[in-house]
Amino acid sequence: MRRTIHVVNLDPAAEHFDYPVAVDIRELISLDDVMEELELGPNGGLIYCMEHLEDNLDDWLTEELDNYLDDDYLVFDCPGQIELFSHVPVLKNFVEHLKRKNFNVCAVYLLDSQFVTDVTKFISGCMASLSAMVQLEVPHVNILSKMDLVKNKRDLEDYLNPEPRALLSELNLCMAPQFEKLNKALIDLVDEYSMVSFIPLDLRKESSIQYVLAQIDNSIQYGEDADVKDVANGLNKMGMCSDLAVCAQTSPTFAFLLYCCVLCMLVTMVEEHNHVKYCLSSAIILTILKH
Ligand SMILES: Nc1nc2c(ncn2[C@@H]2O[C@H](COP(=O)(O)OP(=O)(O)OP(=O)(O)O)[C@@H](O)[C@H]2O)c(=O)[nH]1
Ligand SMILES: [Mg+2]
Repeated sequence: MRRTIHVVNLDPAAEHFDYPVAVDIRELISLDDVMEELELGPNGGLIYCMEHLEDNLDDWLTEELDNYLDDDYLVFDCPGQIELFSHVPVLKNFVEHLKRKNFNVCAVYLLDSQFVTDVTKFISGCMASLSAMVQLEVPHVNILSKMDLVKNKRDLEDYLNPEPRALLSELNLCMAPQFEKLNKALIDLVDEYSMVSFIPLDLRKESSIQYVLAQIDNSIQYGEDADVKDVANGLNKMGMCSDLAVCAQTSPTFAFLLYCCVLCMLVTMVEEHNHVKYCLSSAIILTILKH
């Protein structure tokens, strides 16, 4: 995919990785030790570990993250337990911490396609995703994962971009009549939050991975800074500013047209790229002044 990513493991219960892990919560705290010393079960132990992470955001995490540069792309692999996105504010505070450190953050919610065997499971997956979306308050991308394991793709097609009314009738069909009002409320909620949109991810297909990546990049504006920097670097490399000055000195009409063109370019650039705006504006203004 022509990019360097760094994976941060935030799951204290994870054991095997088929890829290099750059930062690992297990270096901070061990789930086994917590369960043994505090006599907690796996879920209680997990919550304890995550709260310990929260207490150490400023020390441990900041120190680890300081090694990365502006354009670095980090993937934080979170534990799958839904309690972390519904009951406790740990991950919300974690995201807030990243935002304070000027990271562009988005949440990528993976719904296992193996789990979606009927409409009730699909709606429950939507609810879990909605709970993460409401809690984290960052751009959110929904993915239907493990599509390579799905034998009959047609069974899932109905859930990739479903029509809310069709979902409601299916839900009513498989539940007792007293749930109709609740079903309607659930479907309205899911529809209102535009939750009924899952992107299929099939790891065997590069196009599928690329599509998912493009959606994520878009939501965090990844690459936009790089594109703008490329333009600025390109202009510098080509000696564009000095060429402009030379051309503008030979023809005032050319200088004026160029000025208009660049002005058009500048207004299309988003606010974050003010530095480039100023750089180009200064170059053009200097050119005009020089002329
Ligand atoms: N075939 C296939 N296997 C996958 C895919 N994604 C993950 N797996 C495998 O599925 C197993 C379970 O992994 P996950 O679904 O990521 O779940 P987990 O990380 O164990 O658990 P949580 O993070 O707590 O949800 C592992 O053996 C993965 O290698 C996929 O897209 N296709
Ligand atoms: Mg996992």
